[in-house]
Amino acid sequence: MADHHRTFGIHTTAIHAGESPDPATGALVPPLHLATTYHLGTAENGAAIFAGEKEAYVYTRWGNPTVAAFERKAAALEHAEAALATASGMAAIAAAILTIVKAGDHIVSAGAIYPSAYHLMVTQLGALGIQTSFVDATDPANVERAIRPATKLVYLETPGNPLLTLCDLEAIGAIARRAGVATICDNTFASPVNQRPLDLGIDTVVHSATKYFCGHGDAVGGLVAGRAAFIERCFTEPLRYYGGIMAPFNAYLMLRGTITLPLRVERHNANALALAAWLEHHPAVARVSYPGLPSHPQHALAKRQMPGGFGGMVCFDLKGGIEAGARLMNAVKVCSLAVSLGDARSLITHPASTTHSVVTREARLAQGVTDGLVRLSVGLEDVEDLIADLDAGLDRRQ
Ligand code: LCS
Repeated sequence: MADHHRTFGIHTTAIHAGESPDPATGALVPPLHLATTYHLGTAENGAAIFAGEKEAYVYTRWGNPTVAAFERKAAALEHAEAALATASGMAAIAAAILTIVKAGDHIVSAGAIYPSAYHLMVTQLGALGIQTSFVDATDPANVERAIRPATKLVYLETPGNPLLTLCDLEAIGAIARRAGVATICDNTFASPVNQRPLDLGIDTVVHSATKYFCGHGDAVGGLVAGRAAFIERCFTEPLRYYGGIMAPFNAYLMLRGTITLPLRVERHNANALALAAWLEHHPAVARVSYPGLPSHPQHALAKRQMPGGFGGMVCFDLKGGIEAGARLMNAVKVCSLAVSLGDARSLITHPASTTHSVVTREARLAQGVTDGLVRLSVGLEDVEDLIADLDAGLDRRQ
């Protein structure tokens, strides 16, 4: 089953990889195993399991059949040898990083990453004696310059949250390999349907599976995918002891969602491209950021690196600033004013009046979050309805 991706297309892989009929009942759908503990049989059998002579499920924090099925499916989609499912995207990021770095080590990270990942590095890892240098990773030379003797990890996210800037994974992967430094890429925004960092020379991928893998906005989870030896270490070291495993019920929902991942992402891509192109010509809009538009400064890289499509996230800047953003948020009826992304429903945020209203204007602007910035997670609705919904909230008299 792990070899599915070598012979089958992505839709077949998403449906069949990691699954097989339940040996006990013949059930075609992987059963939801909620049991926290498993019968060890006899004392002798239990001893053999604990001595590592026999493989068996023992306790759900150490392994669960429903979670394992999701891990196999996710690994096949990412072209990874193995994957680990976690309680959230942040649990995946923390576990993957802590597998690599220890006190005294140094990380080079892209600056344009999900804010909680940034805070994890600055506050939590900083307190453990792990230093991080944040660089503009849109230019691989900046990553190369920041690598020091103590550097153990280059951390990337592409497209980056929220401004959709890209990192050249092939170029940065090669720089890190030459320096003997490990690489992690957060592939949440692209999903493996659009971009496979491991095929481009990145060592490990992390995901907030809460987003496109789940796809229906009803389960929080994360993934680490990469080489089998790394995944084993990630499990036996940080994950097992910090305990951020995925709950079986969430794995069941993730398995169900992942079956349609390629189908959904194709439509997210198509809807987002159409909306971005429409927004670019709207009189109320100053600027659109979408990797699939020729106006994106890294469009050539996007075409190379994202063969499946350019994703469902679109950012745009309103000429009318804060007031125009608030007006749009209050006018939309099909799009929901909500954080998160990758849902079937379109989700819209205006950071200046919502998520970023607590930071100073100067700090906000320094992060590229302008007064009129709108972030849209384009859903699976009819694109004509999305266009009409946004148009009703945008002032055409600009
Ligand atoms: N990585 C990326 C790129 C994300 O966007 C998020 C969450 C995470 C990791 C963390 O995943 P979680 O632990 O929440 O599963 N992004 C969010 C966002 O943009 N709005 O709300 C959450």
